[in-house]
Amino acid sequence: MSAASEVARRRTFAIISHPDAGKTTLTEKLLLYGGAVQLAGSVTARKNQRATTSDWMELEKQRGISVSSTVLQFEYKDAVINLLDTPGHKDFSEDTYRVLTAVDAAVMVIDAGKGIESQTLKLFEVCRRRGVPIFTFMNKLDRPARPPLELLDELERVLGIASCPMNWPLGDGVDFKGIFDRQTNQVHLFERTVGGMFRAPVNVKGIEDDSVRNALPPLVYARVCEELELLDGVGADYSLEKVRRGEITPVFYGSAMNNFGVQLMLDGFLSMAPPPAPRLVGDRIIEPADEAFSGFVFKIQANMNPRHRDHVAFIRIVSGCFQRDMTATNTRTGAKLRLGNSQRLFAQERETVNEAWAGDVVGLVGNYGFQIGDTLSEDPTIKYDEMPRFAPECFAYLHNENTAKFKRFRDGLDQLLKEGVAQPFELPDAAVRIPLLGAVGPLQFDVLKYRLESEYSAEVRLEFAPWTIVRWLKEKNPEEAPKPVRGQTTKPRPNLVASYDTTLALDAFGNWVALFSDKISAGYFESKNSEKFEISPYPI
Ligand SMILES: Nc1nc2c(ncn2[C@@H]2O[C@H](COP(=O)(O)OP(=O)(O)OP(=O)(O)O)[C@@H](O)[C@H]2O)c(=O)[nH]1
Ligand SMILES: [Mg+2]
Repeated sequence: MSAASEVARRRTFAIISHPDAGKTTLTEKLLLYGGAVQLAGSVTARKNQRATTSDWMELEKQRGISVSSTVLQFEYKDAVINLLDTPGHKDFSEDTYRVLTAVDAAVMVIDAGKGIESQTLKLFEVCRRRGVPIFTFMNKLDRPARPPLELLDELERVLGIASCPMNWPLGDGVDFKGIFDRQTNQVHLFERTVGGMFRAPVNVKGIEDDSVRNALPPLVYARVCEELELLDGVGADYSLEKVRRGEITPVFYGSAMNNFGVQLMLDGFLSMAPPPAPRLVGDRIIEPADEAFSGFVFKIQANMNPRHRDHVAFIRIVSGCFQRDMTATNTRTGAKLRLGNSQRLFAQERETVNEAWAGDVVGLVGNYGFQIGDTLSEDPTIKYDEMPRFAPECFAYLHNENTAKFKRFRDGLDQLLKEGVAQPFELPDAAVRIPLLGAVGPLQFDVLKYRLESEYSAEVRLEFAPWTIVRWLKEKNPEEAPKPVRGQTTKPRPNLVASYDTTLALDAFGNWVALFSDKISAGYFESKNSEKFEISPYPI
């Protein structure tokens, strides 16, 4: 197959939403329909049950929530699908935002009983800013749901995006019997299977068919017919271009748990989702079918398989063909690397990958010295700048509780920092060097502690610090910055106007930051220092 046709059959997307809307469940079911798993595991981390294919971390199993994103690749019909299941909890949003740099489309899952929730709104905005096309799956129709028209209206009102219902639910809660496909004007009547483990058997009929009429209570049937008529008059006009530009979201209804509407969604999605998009480097456009291989690291994770103690760097391929054992440059360091141990990931399972194309996500296993955001390329002039930056909102000291295990503590912490689980800071005056860490949300610290203990057998204690706001500082006129006096090994403090509640610290790159516990102090500080300093909530 030619490069162009390999690229054309790839679809790379993330599933996003507020916690608990059903992303992991939907992921599982897409795999089931994609033929990638025979039996869907139940997502609810019920004791003694096999875990889902995509939630693999021990902590996730215990809590039944996704802590980190998971990559799954499978083939379905002619398409090669790279699917990324993301965590919904806002404390893990760094991971989700990084994943969004690696995809060409997003499926937004909405709990039809609840409508749009806060985190969905935030993630939607990130996608919109990036121009990522968004598909909507209204989930949990097997439970009492809000009226389907009202849900559409909410998309328009709250998210400000026009919607186009591709199908329509027949009833909700116990009355949810099937889905009307507006493309073919046919009803798909479903049967439940035990625990939703197998594909739901389907019976395809016209809406006027007696079996459809008989399946639904008369009032529900009448309402559905009325809604369908109404829909033909309202709703945005469907246009593939508008979908691909992210101006319209195609909407699908269903129940991931019961496998209702999952296949309709998958087929609909594949017919509309865009193939891998070109990327910009400065003003240069890198096309997916360009000859030189290039890609970037969007996620690093160690110990995915605790028995192997491995490091995996996830690369989104942007252009060209990746071949195992090829040589490429890490364009941040200039190092030439032989990319030997490349794997295709399927949750915990791996398989060596010999060849991959733009759109694919490949895991490079081993110690290549990558940082998140690094570009790997055959053309050393390509350097992608895709990674978003984050301002921590909570801080904690991490104490090593067992001096005999200091090495494990340090190794583990270094690795987890590399993965971007938290950002390290240093207080210049501290007598004892206890790592000060910043994270977007406190659950990140729980993950850090848990992983240090379970993966590195370290013993740690967290001590929460009072700051909630960090500002990076940069002298507008570097000549005015104080110079180190002879013999001084520490970086001289900048000349700031600071009140008693300002704490100065250094980030991992030796840049000054100021820490505050409230907005008022931060505001005061900014007003006093903005003349001489650039002050930013993100690393400058
Ligand atoms: N009734 C019903 N429950 C569902 C459906 N889909 C998912 N659930 C349940 O909703 C809960 C959350 O599902 P998950 O798939 O873990 O949700 P998630 O969006 O991945 O959650 P996070 O990753 O933690 O953000 C689980 O108990 C699921 O069994 C559905 O279609 N119907
Ligand atoms: Mg999940």
